[in-house]
Amino acid sequence: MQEKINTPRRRVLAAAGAAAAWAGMSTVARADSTEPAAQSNPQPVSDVKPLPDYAKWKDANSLIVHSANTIETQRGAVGSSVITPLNRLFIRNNVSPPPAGITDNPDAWQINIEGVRKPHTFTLAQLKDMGLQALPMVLQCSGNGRAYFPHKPGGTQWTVGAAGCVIFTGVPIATLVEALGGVQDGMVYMTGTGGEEIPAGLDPNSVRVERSVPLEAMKDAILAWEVNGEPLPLAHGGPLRLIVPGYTGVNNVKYVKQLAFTKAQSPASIQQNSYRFSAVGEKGGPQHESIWEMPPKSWITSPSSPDTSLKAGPVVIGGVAMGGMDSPSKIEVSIDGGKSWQEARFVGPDLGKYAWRQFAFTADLKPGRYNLASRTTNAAGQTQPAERAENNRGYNNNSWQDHMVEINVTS
Ligand SMILES: Nc1nc2c(c(=O)[nH]1)N[C@H]1C(S)=C(S)[C@@H](COP(=O)(O)O)O[C@H]1N2
Ligand SMILES: [Mo]
Repeated sequence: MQEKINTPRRRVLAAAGAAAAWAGMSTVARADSTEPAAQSNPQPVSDVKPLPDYAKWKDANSLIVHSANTIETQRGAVGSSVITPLNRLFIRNNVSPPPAGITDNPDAWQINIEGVRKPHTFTLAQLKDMGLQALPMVLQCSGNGRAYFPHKPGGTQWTVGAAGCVIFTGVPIATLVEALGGVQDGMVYMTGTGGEEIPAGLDPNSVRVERSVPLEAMKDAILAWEVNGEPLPLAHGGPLRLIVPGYTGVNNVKYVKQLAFTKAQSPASIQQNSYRFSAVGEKGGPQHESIWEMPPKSWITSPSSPDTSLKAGPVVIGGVAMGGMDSPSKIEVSIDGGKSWQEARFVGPDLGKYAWRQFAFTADLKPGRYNLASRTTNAAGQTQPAERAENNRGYNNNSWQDHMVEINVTS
């Protein structure tokens, strides 16, 4: 599925003049951005949802509000300076976030560390004196790109924007663990528990956001209280968040209140049944592979809807490329739907293997239709594939075909 750049509606907009088009952009872009589903049935303007209270400070014109707990960044809104501005960063909550009051006195937030030789409860103020690491990294929902799966998996119809590159700052977990005498023998997983209240009468395992990752993920993980230089806001897991770089969004537990080294994976349903790689039509369960490490992926961010002025001549094609567990080391662009590829160049700073890099490629385009694609390869030699890996819930879509942008160039 491709994003259509020159829809009839957008030509009308162009004709209405630049200022009017600019004023109308956000609604048009939102309607377009739910493609493919919305393509034949555009969302009426009155259906554009408002930002929820806990995210009111975000830039509505850069976002697509799917629901109060699922908000994505528009394809063209990540900017070109590597780091995604916080007011444009996507939000995903599996259950409603805790009350805003939990970030009023962040230093008083407590976290239990279990499964170490000397289990201990720390306040956030104490953690701040134990170590410091700034970690540039891609935060991406496991379901980013779900909208392109033809079997229409249930869940949020994310296109490209359930992802951003940000800098989290906190204490290395390895440092904490060392101070507590090391991990107890026989532990295999690192398990983080979210701070949401469990409503009375519900089975805690059915709602608790508790995720386990392999112990080896501890190596580069941190407990973070800051993002992009600001105290971690509630929307992104403040006061304290578990950050596991290279792993999909769900493994980065917000409002983290316990970190435990465990022999088994969490019994929570979000660990046992959700975020599993199962065949289309088959419910996920513990027998299926867990969604943990991210694969390499790139996508074009410019041109993208709602750019209307694509005139023949030189066009700069830009985008972002992430390598997953290793640096993105190569980026190619195709203007003919993947029949031929040319190497593009990375632009902007290299912030390490977990960050994404911005890329640019200048193409001299004659009038006509073009399918623009990008394809990255990481330092471990893994190349972004043409095809998505089909799976029931539509996780980990890194197909370059699915993420193409179709443009119409006029003379
Ligand atoms: N406690 C808690 N942590 C959570 C979630 C949640 O609902 N509760 N959602 C997860 C999911 S599915 C994603 S994609 C990321 C989203 O992070 P963001 O909202 O900061 O963008 O948080 C993860 N961590
Ligand atoms: Mo997610």
